[in-house]
Amino acid sequence: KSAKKTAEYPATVPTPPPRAYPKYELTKESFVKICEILIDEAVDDLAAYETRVSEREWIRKMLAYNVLGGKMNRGLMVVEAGRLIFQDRNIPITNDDLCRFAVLGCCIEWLQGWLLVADDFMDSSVTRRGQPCWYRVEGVDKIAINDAFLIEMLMFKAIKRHFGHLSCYAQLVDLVMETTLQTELGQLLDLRCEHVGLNDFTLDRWTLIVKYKTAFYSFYLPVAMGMTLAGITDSREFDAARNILVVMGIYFQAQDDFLDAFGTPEQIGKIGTDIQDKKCGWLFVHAYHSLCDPKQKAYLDKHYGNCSVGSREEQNIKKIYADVGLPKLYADYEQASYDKIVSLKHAVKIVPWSVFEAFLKKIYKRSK
Ligand code: GPP
Ligand code: MG
Ligand code: MG
Ligand code: MG
Repeated sequence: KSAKKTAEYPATVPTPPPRAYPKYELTKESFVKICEILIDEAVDDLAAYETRVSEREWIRKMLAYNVLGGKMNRGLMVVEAGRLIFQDRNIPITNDDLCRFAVLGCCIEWLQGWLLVADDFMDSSVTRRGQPCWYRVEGVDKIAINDAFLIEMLMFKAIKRHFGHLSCYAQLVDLVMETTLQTELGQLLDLRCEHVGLNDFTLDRWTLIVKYKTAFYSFYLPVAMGMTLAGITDSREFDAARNILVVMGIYFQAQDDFLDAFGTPEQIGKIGTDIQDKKCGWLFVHAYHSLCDPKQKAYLDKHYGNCSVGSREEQNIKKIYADVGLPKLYADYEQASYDKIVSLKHAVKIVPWSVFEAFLKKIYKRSK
């Protein structure tokens, strides 16, 4: 008979309580500080899983590499949403409230962190946030896949540690799971493009891809998390917010697609890969279906998805994009998207418009 006692179901490792929250200053530095505390807590908790020092060091390094160093727009928006909802109701917000919104914001940054680790592997990308993609770091390679899963589960542990005792806990977990499923379905549509004929790269297909792979997790999730923690329960308000934020997210991914070809690596921190990856991107869809002449179209047929990073063919395709007037079409699209979003202003009744305005301000005419 084994001397080692096995835990009875449900076997749980106790989740130690969070550390005391620091003073929160409404700055990115304060937000990053919270994120660093979450990394410390995550690594400390791992001792209960019989992890060795070297694995804990790997995880600390891996987390720092992949969840810090971004613009943190998504995470900061949770704090903004929470703060503005409180302000609108004339309820003074406490330091602990602010820190709790920031913890949720950090959780979105961790979600984004694992999505990017996985996305860069799938897109064969080279750099991210101005440094090599994680899977390309010496000694990482396929471990990046497991690391992506680890970041995801450590994020759920952070939610449990900080919100497990609250009545909104189940809703927060459900929100993250639902959003992750949506993102993965969008990623599937995106990745399947490799095996789809260019004629099927329509604007409808593009819209569906980006709504799912980007809009829900990048735009709806931050505001929905802020709303949930602020105690909003009216599902019509969530629907109204989602409608606006999905439009914003689609616009944001059009920017990402535009910058993939027209942004510099210094600006965007990454090297574009959409042309060699044969992505159903905003630029391609408009060029191929409405702007190219037959000769340009034939060039795309031959080389789109059939050339390497930095190749002459890739350069020529970018030149076609410029020649057919895509930068002008994009500028018009930016303006039209902005106007469309502002026109939806009256759809929300509980969440103040300033929340959406703050988000829009962070992304309108962005170049990084
Ligand atoms: C952005 O696409 C979409 C994601 C990062 C979602 C990934 C989803 C997974 C389930 C892994 P992108 O490839 O255009 O982003 P980037 O240009 O930053 O590589
Ligand atoms: Mg990518
Ligand atoms: Mg991708
Ligand atoms: Mg992209």
